[in-house]
Amino acid sequence: MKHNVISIVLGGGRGTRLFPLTYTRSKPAVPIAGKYRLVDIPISNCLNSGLNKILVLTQFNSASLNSHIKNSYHFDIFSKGFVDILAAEQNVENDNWYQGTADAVRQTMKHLEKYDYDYILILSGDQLYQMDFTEMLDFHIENGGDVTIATIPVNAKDATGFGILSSDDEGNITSFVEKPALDALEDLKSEVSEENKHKGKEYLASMGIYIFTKSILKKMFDEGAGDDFGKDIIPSSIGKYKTLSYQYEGYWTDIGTIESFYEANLDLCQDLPQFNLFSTSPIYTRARMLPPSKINGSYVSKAIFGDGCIIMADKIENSIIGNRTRIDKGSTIVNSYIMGSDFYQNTDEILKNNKKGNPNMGVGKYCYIEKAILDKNSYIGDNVRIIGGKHLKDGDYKTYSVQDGIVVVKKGAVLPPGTHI
Ligand code: ADQ
Ligand code: ADP
Repeated sequence: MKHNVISIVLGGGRGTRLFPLTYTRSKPAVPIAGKYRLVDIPISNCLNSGLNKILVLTQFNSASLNSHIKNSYHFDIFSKGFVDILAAEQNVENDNWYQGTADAVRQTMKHLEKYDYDYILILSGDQLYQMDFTEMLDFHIENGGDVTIATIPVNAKDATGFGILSSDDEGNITSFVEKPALDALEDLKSEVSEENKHKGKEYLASMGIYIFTKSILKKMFDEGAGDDFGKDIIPSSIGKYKTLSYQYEGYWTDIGTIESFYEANLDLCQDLPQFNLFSTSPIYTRARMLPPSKINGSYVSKAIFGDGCIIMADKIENSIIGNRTRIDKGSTIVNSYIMGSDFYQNTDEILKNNKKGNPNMGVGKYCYIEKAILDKNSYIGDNVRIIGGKHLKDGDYKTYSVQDGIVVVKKGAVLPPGTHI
């Protein structure tokens, strides 16, 4: 192994911006792309970069995350690799839960003592990107960095949602403002390539990906630097420690909201998506012994299918259909993400429900579903119409919620036949 690194994935606070997908599961356990979970992205980036000592920090609803990690990531005993979850814990010295991202890492430091490492790589659990961290580590080491932040050019609209920084010619960060107001942006413009300038991407945003030299992070915590990387640690490190910007040019997106989550998923259905699932650097996930998907009589275009689906729909367009999804005859699915099911109903149960007119798991007959996310194990009755869009008012209802016009049907929800949303 080239670098001696511990990687820490910030597994998420309460994840309220992703409600209702995060009612019962932590953010890293949210299913993406029909067969993966969010946490598979940072973990796969680490493994593809040759980094195999990985900790995932979490504090909410960790059961589903635990089972995913336990069932997905196995290392042979000679590799000394691991992916472990550290859930926030109370102890005699501290009865508070994590107070912020840096506090989560601070409280984890005592668990790191047993490992041999020189650098800590800190990653977010809610981003879609493919990045070789060895290049960033080389940059950190070659330039004598104490702290290195991965950065990416963004436009003014997006800049207000990120940490925005300026750097000198050698990549030293000279200023950093966490989530600046729109009217404060003018002073924060950076030198970027002509291509980025043309796209209006003149601000350098922190990607929330940090490398710390071990001794420096310890020192900062001893000095009492605050609880949050963006608000406290990074601003206080500028001018005091060698704080570098490592500019990244590839595709990267933050998927912290329903709208960005929906768009990032549906982008995967395009001819040439910005995120390449079919890359030589695989996205690792749980190996399931599922049968291939079966499709019968459907018109299908720009669609991604997970494993073990049974599809009899009329039409599926620009949509992701997750593992074990069953869609009955005459139904149309457009611009939607159906997460699939955790198990199959047996045929007797399906026939019994059909006789009584009760919905089965999956999508029933003659449904029309557009601009929606169906969380796992939902029961959509026959003749249900869901049409998302700006005409719908945002809100939270018993079986579904609406955010930015996107209808999210809750996990396990039952929509009786004929429901219209
Ligand atoms: P945000 O994404 O707003 O900005 P934050 O909410 O602190 O930052 O979350 C960062 C990551 O840590 C997320 O994956 C989140 O789920 C996780 N997280 C949050 N609180 C946590 C906790 N208590 N325990 C464990 N994990 C937790 C940050 C930076 C910006 C930068 C953006 C890039 O502060 O400067 O531009 O990331 O996305
Ligand atoms: P995934 O493929 O999404 O990882 P799993 O196959 O692990 O899903 O199943 C997810 C959850 O569903 C597990 O907790 C499993 O115990 C549960 N599950 C599996 N079969 C059934 C069933 N027949 N009824 C209820 N829950 C089930």
